[in-house]
Amino acid sequence: MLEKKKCPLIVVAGHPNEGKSAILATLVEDDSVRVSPYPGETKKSRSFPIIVDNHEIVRFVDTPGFQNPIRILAWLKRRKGEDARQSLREFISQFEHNEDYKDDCELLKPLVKADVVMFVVDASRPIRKVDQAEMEFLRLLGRPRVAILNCKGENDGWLEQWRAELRRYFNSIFLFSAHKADFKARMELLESIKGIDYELAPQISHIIQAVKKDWLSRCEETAILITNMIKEILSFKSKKTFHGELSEKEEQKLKKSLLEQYKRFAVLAEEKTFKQIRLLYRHRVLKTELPAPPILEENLFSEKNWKMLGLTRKQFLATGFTIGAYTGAMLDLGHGGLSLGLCSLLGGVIGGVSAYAACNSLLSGRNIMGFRLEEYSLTMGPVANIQLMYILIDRALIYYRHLITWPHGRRDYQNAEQDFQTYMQTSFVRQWSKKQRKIAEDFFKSLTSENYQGKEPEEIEENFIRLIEKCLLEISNITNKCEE
Ligand SMILES: Nc1nc2c(ncn2[C@@H]2O[C@H](COP(=O)(O)OP(=O)(O)OP(=O)(O)O)[C@@H](O)[C@H]2O)c(=O)[nH]1
Ligand SMILES: [Mg+2]
Repeated sequence: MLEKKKCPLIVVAGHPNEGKSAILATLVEDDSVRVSPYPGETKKSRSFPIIVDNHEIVRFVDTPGFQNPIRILAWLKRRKGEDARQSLREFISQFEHNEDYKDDCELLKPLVKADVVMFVVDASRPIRKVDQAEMEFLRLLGRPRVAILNCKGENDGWLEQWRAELRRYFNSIFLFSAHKADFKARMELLESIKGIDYELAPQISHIIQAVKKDWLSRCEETAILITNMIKEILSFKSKKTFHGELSEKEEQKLKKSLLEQYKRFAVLAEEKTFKQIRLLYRHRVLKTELPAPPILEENLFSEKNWKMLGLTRKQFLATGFTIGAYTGAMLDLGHGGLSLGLCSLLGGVIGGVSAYAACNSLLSGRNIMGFRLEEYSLTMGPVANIQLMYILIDRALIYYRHLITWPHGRRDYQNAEQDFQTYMQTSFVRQWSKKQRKIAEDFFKSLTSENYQGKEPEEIEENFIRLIEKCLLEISNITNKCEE
């Protein structure tokens, strides 16, 4: 009968260097777990409580590998007929300070308290005598147990032999890779534990539900973070004001500096958001850097404005002063077209002067119809090209996929960049339906056009958050049952 405890204790055990710590790191999403190619890395047992909504729902324990399985098994067999766990407690008190059995005792301490034992084997190698001793030992311990086949190498030729042997000792056998398992695989592993002991089943069900709920809430949080980032980047505006003359060259220089400022802002906003998402998914070590987003001048909106006689356009209009029928239109030219629209209008206003000359005259600060251009401003943003938004969404989704498909037990961080590059080839947005695109377009318009007349901004934003959230769930290989 399951002892009365706050939560189940699941102990990971096995031979040294089989990938126990890596499996555990992946399962509990903890990249601080020490994993190493050298056997004997784990010397002390370490607990990993899983806390959801401030409640510990399950506790996993990583242990050192068996050192003397054949001898301990023989010892236990000599105590045949006695309670195995009680016998092993005696073993611990007798041998825990003995150099030969120190590591074994460190492993036995949590094992005797375990509600479930997870035995980890590297199934890409043949079975040895020590493995059989370990399996038999765990069988005699008599706790619900599951065997995990973690194929470290590519060779799966031993897999069937392992399966056949493990069936003799374990209630459940599960293929689980510390280097490949995603959220769905983790859930399936927990499901497999549920099936091994009916008394444990309700508690394991509760754990599965809590872990899933936690994942769903992280997906939602990520969708909000991505939405906020897009909002920030797309609605960014930067304005430079200057007085007097400004040559074409100077204007280009100014434009360039505004563009650089915008790029810096966008890169920082993206970096900040990706860091928040990375930490949400508990990746403290994986820090893959993305190349900067391709923000081009064409993606941005450039607005030129001016002031005459110290009056703004609005104030100027309020004076009731007009320069013929064109002036109102000219003054309303707020967006972008000074060098073309305004100049051609000026051509009409200033009779015999060619549009080009009039424009030059205006831009160089000379008199126009007796009024001098006093102040001139250049505004960059908000973004005019929706492609930039799609690029930002794709980058965020690709980054998310990279994060969640990199298990916490993986330590070959040098390959992360390469992995990431392969993901960069894909586009999620391109696969969107018309309906999904419409949601994104509405969101874009609501952010970038001043006179957007559509649904309430809150509703548009909410729809966009749900769109992103759905994508995240699909990438996680799960669906939100509540929404189905
Ligand atoms: N390719 C590959 N390597 C793995 C996998 N799982 C573990 N490894 C590697 O195997 C080595 C041993 O992993 P650990 O998790 O430290 O093994 P352990 O069983 O905890 O070892 P001890 O603490 O010494 O008992 C490390 O180099 C891991 O990176 C896997 O699924 N695939
Ligand atoms: Mg270890």
